[in-house]
Amino acid sequence: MTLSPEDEVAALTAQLSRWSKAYFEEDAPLVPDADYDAAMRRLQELEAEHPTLKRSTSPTQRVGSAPLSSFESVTHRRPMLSLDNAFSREDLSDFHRRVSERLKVHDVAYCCEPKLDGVAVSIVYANGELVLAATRGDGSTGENVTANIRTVQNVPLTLEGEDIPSYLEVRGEVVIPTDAFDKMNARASALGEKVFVNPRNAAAGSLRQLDSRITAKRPLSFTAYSVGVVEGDLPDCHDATLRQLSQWGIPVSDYMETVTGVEACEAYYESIAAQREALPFDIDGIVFKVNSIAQQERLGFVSRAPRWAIARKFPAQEVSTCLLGVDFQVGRTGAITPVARLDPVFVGGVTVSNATLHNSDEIERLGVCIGDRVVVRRAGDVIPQIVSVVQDEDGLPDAARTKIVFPKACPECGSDVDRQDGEAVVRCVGGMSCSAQLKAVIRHFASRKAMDIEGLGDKLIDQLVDEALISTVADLFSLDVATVSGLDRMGMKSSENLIEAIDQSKATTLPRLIYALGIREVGEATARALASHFLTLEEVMAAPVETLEDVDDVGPIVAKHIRAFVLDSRNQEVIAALLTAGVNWPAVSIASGDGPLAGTIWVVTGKLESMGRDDAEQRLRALGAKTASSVSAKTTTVLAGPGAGSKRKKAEALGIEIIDESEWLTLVEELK
Ligand code: D41
Repeated sequence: MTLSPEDEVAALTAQLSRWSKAYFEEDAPLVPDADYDAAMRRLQELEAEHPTLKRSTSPTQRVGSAPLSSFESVTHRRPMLSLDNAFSREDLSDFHRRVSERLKVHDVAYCCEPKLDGVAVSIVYANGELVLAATRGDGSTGENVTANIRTVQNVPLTLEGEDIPSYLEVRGEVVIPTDAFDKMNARASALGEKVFVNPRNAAAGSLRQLDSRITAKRPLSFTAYSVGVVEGDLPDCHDATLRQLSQWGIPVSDYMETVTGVEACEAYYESIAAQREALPFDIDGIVFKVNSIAQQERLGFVSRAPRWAIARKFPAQEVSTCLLGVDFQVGRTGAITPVARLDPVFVGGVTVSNATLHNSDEIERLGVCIGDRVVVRRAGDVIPQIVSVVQDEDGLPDAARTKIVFPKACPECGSDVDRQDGEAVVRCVGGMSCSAQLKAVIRHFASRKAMDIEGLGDKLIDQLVDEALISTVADLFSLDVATVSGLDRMGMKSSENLIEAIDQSKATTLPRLIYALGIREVGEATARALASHFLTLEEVMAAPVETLEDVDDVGPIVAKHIRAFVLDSRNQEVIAALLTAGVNWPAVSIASGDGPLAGTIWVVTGKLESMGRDDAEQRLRALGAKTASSVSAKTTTVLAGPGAGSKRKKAEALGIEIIDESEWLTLVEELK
């Protein structure tokens, strides 16, 4: 269906008005930002192509929101500008080219800052006293939120230090750190109160409270990013200005960095992008600003955005798309997981066409049906998730929505399915007679952190199981080159390599083997704990539930799963067959508590040069240290490589020793 330009403009206008009202006035967005931005860009495009269709009331003419009547409005003495966006490397180099051409300067210095995803505000200090605070609003007029800003813990009410200007307007962003947001939402949900969609909306909603006592209870935090009207002296560079603000007690970004040229800007972008998930607050891009104020003045601004700054956006982590259908996948433990089939979308930097729906409780919670428009989130390396159903007026009529029905039998093997009391998960009872479960068990057994059999990929496992060449993990060790080379896409050389890899995997370690067995709830850490507690496989297999519970991290449920696993005669046969096939490991000698680093707890973070983080942790444990994935007051030392983000910061805040890779390597060498 193609609309005429008139109709499309009308439809986009109505949609954008509805969306922006929900976003700005109710702090409860109807659609992901990426959808909003896309609709806005489309409208701008249409208006550019057909100037007669452009109305002065168009949503494209209004950036931000008009102040709400309940707050007094404040006209900014100097408008708060907006930022142009760059969505690609090319957009950024175009920006740099425009800047350097206008300035006739080759090497331009840029100050780089993460772009905080919060609410822009202006705070005015008269003779060092906070006298006024206002939201950015539409850039010209905002809301007077002085009483609320006064409750923000890190905003100084009085400035301290030398040469404080008689009038100083500071501009910056109010956010809620992600940790605090999660806690706040968890509490709200426990009390049956409204939960916020994301930290940004929570920050906006908190600043919008007419009762500042409510705002005071919200974990708001301010970071300055520029100044407005100033009567007094400030440095002649952006970075030095922010450092000066910091001296007076005003919080600025810890991540700010000044670099020369566009290549260095791109490198900064990549390095912060890599840390994005670990940062203590949400960011949606990087802001690059020409550092010299004199150069900024020469560049000036067009309409409402400065020519000397640009925001390079990260790929959206949330977008909406259509739920086309649901498949049911059977996992290693028989768990049947609904997997959403989606109209492919670009999210978090990749194209996604599947997302997990977890289980039937989750489907119920979301209220999702096939045919719905859903919000898909992909952050970092995590599996794409469906976070909500888009509730918008143009949703589907109920007749076009199909309810998601769980299968009554295993979709792979036809066995019965079973849902245990109190569990959200439905399982196939077929065990290893279910080919889907068997394939998943073998994939896990062969995986890198388990037996690490190189070259045994999913396709090959599928064939081995489908052709009934193996029915247990132990059968892998009876395969030979002649059998394997008969399979699809397996030449002589790759068959030989595979058999060699299988053979080599026999020499393993006890923790790897325990992990490889795929006992429910026994991950790598538990497998390690079991190995160092019992020292031998026989002891693990002989341990009654109570003894298992003595092991660190093993609770009653995990103990029950381990016991059930070792008592199952089929598992006993597989283990015996593995031993007969020659699977072996060195005796476990270092019980935890021995070794030169006994009693210390380490966290490894950032990128290491000489080895992966896993290997570094393994070396630490071999020396008797414990390793943990997050920094706490109990952490003794943090080994931090380049790119270490929030963990390093937390360690600094807690005064925990931080060492770099070369110091560490020296230490390890000395301890040997
Ligand atoms: O972190 C931010 N959200 C941020 C926003 C930042 N670090 N710098 C910014 N700089 C500007 C200019 C260049 C206009 C002084 C901004 C914004 N503006 C901004 N925030 C909202 C609209 C514009």
